[in-house]
Amino acid sequence: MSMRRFVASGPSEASCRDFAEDVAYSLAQSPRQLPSRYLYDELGSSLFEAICRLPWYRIARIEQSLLRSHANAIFSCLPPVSTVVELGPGSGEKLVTLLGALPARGATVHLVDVSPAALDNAASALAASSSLTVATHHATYEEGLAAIGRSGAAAGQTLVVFLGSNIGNFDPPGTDTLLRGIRAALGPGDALLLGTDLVKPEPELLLAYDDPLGVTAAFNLNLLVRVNRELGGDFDVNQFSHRAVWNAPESRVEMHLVSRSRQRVQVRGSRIDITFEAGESIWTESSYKYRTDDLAPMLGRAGFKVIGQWQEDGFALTLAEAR
Ligand code: AVI
Repeated sequence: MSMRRFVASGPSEASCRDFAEDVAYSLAQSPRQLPSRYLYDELGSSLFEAICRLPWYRIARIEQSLLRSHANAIFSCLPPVSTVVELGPGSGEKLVTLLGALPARGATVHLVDVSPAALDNAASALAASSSLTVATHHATYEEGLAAIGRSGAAAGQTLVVFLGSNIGNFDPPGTDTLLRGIRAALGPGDALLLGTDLVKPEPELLLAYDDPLGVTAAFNLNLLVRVNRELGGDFDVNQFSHRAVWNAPESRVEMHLVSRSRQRVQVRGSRIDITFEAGESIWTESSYKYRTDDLAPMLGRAGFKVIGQWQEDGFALTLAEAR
């Protein structure tokens, strides 16, 4: 087994500047916010991997089981695939399962993630099990797709894989934009495999996002640790608590960091000086949950047609062809 591996793009100075500007902009919003993509520094990525092992957070396990059962069926719906692009590969375990059923040898796999730790983990997972060319793109999904497009079209079809209900972390306009961006990077007959968590009873959702071991709380609070370290902030992490809320009208679980007291916080790198009231919260993540009927129209708006769908235990894998 051999794997050729190259890093196609790396972190830019601009991305550090973006972090400082995004923090300044989003903390000034009402309600105050921090973008969820910054949850994934090295520690945040490890905490997310730990979340995926919690009994109360089942997305990764159910999806893995769906992929084990249906990977052959997925590829049998498609013409020969020579390029696989995974957006947000996490540990890479699910991609390994899927690629176990890939009929073509010598395929190229592109991994796109803002977390270098996730890229390393995923590339190592693929190294152990496949004969592939692997390119890692330390980039946002949009930047990664653009870089892959510029690297030139290979013979055969492309399959974009977007698993783990990562799409749920985009608000609806952002979802449409992202899906259209994916479609624009593909040609007719290429495909998208999308993993989505489905709406389920509120107590189940809240346990998944506020677990009894406090791992999700640590994952959320680590965002303040990151702001302190990278941007010279002075958040007192003990003065904030994690809260998960099911917002039924918007069909999303929200994560918040709630100020335990009236307190002043400065972030030098973002030139901000804020007073938080006791009980005031910073909204750090939305995790949208879908109804199966939502998926075909959502994909259709972006130029995809659903050609397969597999469901288990409140989770759906949907295969859609670019029209
Ligand atoms: C990565 N993403 C799909 C996870 C989710 O479920 O929204 C992130 C997460 N947040 C809290 N727990 C897990």
